[in-house]
Amino acid sequence: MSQMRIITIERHILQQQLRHPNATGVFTNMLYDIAMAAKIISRETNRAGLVDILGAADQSNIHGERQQKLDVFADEIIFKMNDHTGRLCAMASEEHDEILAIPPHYDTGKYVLLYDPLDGSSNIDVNVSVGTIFSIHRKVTTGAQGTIEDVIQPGYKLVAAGYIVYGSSTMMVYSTGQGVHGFTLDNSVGEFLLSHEDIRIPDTPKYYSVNHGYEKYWYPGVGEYVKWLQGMDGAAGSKAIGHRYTGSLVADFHRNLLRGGVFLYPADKRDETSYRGKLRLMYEAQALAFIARQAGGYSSDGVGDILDIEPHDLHQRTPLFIGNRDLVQKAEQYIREQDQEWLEKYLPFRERKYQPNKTS
Ligand code: P6P
Repeated sequence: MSQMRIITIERHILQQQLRHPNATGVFTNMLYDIAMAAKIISRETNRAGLVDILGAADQSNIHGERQQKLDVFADEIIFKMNDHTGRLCAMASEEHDEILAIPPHYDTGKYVLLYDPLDGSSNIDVNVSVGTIFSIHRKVTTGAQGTIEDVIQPGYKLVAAGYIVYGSSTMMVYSTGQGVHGFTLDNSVGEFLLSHEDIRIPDTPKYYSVNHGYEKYWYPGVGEYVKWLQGMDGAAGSKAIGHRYTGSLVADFHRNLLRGGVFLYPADKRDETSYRGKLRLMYEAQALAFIARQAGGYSSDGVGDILDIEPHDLHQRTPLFIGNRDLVQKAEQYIREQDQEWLEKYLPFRERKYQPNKTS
């Protein structure tokens, strides 16, 4: 009889709960709900080429990006899967300008769910992997309904985070602070089965990921850092670390998590706000930073740990360097030594304090 253990994500979450000193079923059930939403999104993503769900929806999100219909579908599925459970006091989505209240006829709970329903959606039509990113904060205010203060908390207060990558297979990767675990969706039984237990980022990096198309806009320290990466010896036997970039954060992060390396989306001089970076702190960077740290890696905005940034806006952008700790810290060193011009612009933005009813 083979030693193979078939562990569903439900069973794994329950086992994790038993080890969590004060976890309750609420927390465990929330992860089930996210896994269920992921199965539905996966089905639609895989069918996208077959049904009239492609093409841009006639809406755009707060960032002015035209929403793909699948984006809108994923956003609705995640909200509807979680709005009535009595586990959440509020939600926040990349696709909505304001935080999402729990409908008044439902009970509220003590957690907040933040999510990017379908990151990399511009890749949907060309069949490149896309992903869902989620993170969970604990409620900090006293009222029944959650408020913005419950949502814009620093990453070191997260209780769980994860992502789903819809690629050659659909994988859900999550952590509740007890290591990082990956599950692959077996469509024949509709279950996420444990396939990557206790993921640790490999010590020897294999790839670096950056969009070289913007190289002419990089600050000098970032440019020197990338040259340093290109000069590195690669994993055993290879003469260099490879460059891989799909334009889909979840897919790029996932590959580097499993193979070792660094993903960077640095600030640049492209326009008057790109000194802040492009990716979102609250529902992209924080979640992946939580995962990276749990897997032995590290993430930074170029100044310091992503998880230590005190947010001041729900849709706050951030530069992102994430992967092997030594590679990310090397980026901080290059920036500290060579990018004073950027630091003088960015630090006042980074240190802003949350002000009610003020948009950044
Ligand atoms: P660029 C996708 O739109 C996204 O938000 C991330 O998934 C991805 O890493 C990044 O933007 C790609 O941006 O400017 O390189 O096309």
